[in-house]
Amino acid sequence: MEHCLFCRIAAGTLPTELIYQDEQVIGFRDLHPQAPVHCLFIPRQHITTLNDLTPETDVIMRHLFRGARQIAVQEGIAEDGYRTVINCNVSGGQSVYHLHLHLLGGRSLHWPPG
Ligand code: DGP
Repeated sequence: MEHCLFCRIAAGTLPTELIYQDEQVIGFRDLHPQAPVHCLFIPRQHITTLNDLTPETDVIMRHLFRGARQIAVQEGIAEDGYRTVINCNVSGGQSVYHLHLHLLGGRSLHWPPG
């Protein structure tokens, strides 16, 4: 997956400051933040979209949310609240085809998201 942007970040060939890492997942700040706190959590393993989940990827999903929760606490947004988002495919607004969980917070977020 040498052409996958997030695989390159996971492999360390595209230098990015990591804010979270465990054996399954890494986290870093979004390049185009949509909120004062906007972080991304990605599996180290390439998974293209949410449609590609299998029973074997359940452990990865747990780690994605665990990472987001930990960073929400560290960033001081857990009490006020925050949003986690996974965009899937074109209509879902996915632009990078390596599964990722957005963590957004630090301001009041609108609903519906548009
Ligand atoms: P999505 O639209 O759900 O596929 O979100 C992709 C996000 O990835 C988008 O918010 C911008 C972010 N992004 C794209 N390229 C880079 C990059 O090279 N570094 C970082 N940190 N974020 C990126």
